[in-house]
Amino acid sequence: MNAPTDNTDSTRDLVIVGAGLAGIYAMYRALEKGLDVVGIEAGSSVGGTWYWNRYPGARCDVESVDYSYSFDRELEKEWRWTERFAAQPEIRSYLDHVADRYDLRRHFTFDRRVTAARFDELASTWTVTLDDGTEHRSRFVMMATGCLSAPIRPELPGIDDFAGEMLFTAQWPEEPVDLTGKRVGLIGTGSSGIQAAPRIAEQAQSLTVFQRTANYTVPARNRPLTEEEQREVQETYPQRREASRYAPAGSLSTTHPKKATEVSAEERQAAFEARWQEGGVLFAKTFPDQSVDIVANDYAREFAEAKIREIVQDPEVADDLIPKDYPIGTKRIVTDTGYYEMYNRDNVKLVNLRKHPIEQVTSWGIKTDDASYELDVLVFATGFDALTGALTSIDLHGARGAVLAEEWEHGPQTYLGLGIAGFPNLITLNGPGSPSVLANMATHTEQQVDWGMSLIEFCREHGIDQAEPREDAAEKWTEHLGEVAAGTLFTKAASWYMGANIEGKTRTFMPYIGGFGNYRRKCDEARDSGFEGYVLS
Ligand code: N01
Repeated sequence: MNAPTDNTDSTRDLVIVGAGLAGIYAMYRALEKGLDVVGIEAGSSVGGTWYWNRYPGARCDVESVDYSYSFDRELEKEWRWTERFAAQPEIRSYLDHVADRYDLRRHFTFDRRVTAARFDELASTWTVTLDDGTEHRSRFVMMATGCLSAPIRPELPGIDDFAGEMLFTAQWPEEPVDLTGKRVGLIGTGSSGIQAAPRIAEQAQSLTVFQRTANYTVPARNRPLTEEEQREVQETYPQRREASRYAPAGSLSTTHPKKATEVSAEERQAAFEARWQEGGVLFAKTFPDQSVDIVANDYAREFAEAKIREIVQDPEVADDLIPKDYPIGTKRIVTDTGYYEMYNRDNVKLVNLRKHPIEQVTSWGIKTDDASYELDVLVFATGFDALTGALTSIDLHGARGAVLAEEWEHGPQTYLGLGIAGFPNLITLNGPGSPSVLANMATHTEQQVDWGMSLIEFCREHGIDQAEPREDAAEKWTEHLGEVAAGTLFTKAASWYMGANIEGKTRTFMPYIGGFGNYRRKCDEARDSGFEGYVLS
């Protein structure tokens, strides 16, 4: 059931945009605090990322027991994760369960997209406009719009001529897609493409992977959780959660006690091997200096390259699969199930677009500069306008004529990632300027929502109509963000963290890379100071 629409003179306390991980929790907290709130969601149900990304093989790369809410011990006790890394259907069921358990759905309007929001400085209210023309007025707006929620459709010459089926990993159909007997082409080898490819190859007659940039990927080594593991997690959950709240990436992780550059070649090899066998993204954090020292990084890179050459039987294919132009881990490292092994199948072919670029998409398939590929289905796993895209695609007008898309033309500027100068009473959850995509999104989301709610409460308690980040505080935070990033190797990759996957987008490292625990402390201080980074009026 959809929440009632407005177009009335009434002013609510809060509009929440999005019903993903962040929107669901924001709604829970808002109702708990007795706010008059409505949520708007473009999808037909809750779930956000896990609603839209239903492609085969979609799976989280954070351990399932950590990728879940911690706000209610009862919820924690009653939910059982079946696998080490949960697949999309299980995470979606979990989020459905949370929405139903706390009766949150009826407060959301589904199948509606927010197209615009405008702040009225005299009335201190936002007017939020939906794609059907409905308007909602509210004191505050929380943007729970996601970091990777504005998918890209690449502008390939002739793309509209393709007569077969086109599928997008970020908008995969609800109904099962049968690829049996089909000749499938896949464009994009980021996390989505690398997760989907082996599952597609198992079903399709043939799979041709069109790779522009090779990516590093580590085996996930997913497996069912044992009864004993389940019991242990349940017994230690409170401590585990507390440690995660101040952990560098929002869930438990350790690195080798010494730097990669301080240990013997044997010790280094053993440490990398142990992480490779353990599986998962923590390979990128085997040694503490791996993401800041190119020598340490090279050791990890060489280890990964040797693994690729060991697994992939054709040396030329192995060579094409080895990234050439960025340090390992500085683009989001992927976790896969059988990706490199897949290239040993007879029905899979890798096309290196760096050597042979796409010239044309035709009605029957793809023409590169040296070959033609006949295809029945084209799958696009071509990424997102990350971190800023979902926000700038809304026509957001703040105070004193500020328009968000213009303000961020030269890169996003935020205060703690949670607020934007020029946009009073607007709270951006998991936005650029916060650790967001570098942290466990479940832990991160709870911190963001709780902080945002404390700002709303503070304003209510102190009779404050408008809370707007100070220009100098936002400048200082953005400067700090850049300084921290510059101390790492991350700025050396043309990644979506840097905005480099979108032509014309300003290149700047958008998330905060100083660690989630440190970030949380800074947010706590800002809150405990009475929000001194804000102009309160
Ligand atoms: O997107 P991406 P994604 N012609 O941007 C290629 C999270 N995630 O959806 O690098 C040819 O990484 C592009 O090539 P290039 C995770 O944080 C997590 O895969 O631009 N190719 C690239 O190979 C992840 O990092 C999980 O040269 C084109 C690919 O498309 C983030 O989401 C699962 C092209 C896009 O890769 C994004 O991952 C899935 C063109 N015109 C996603 N345009 C897990 O939890 C683009 N490409 C495991």
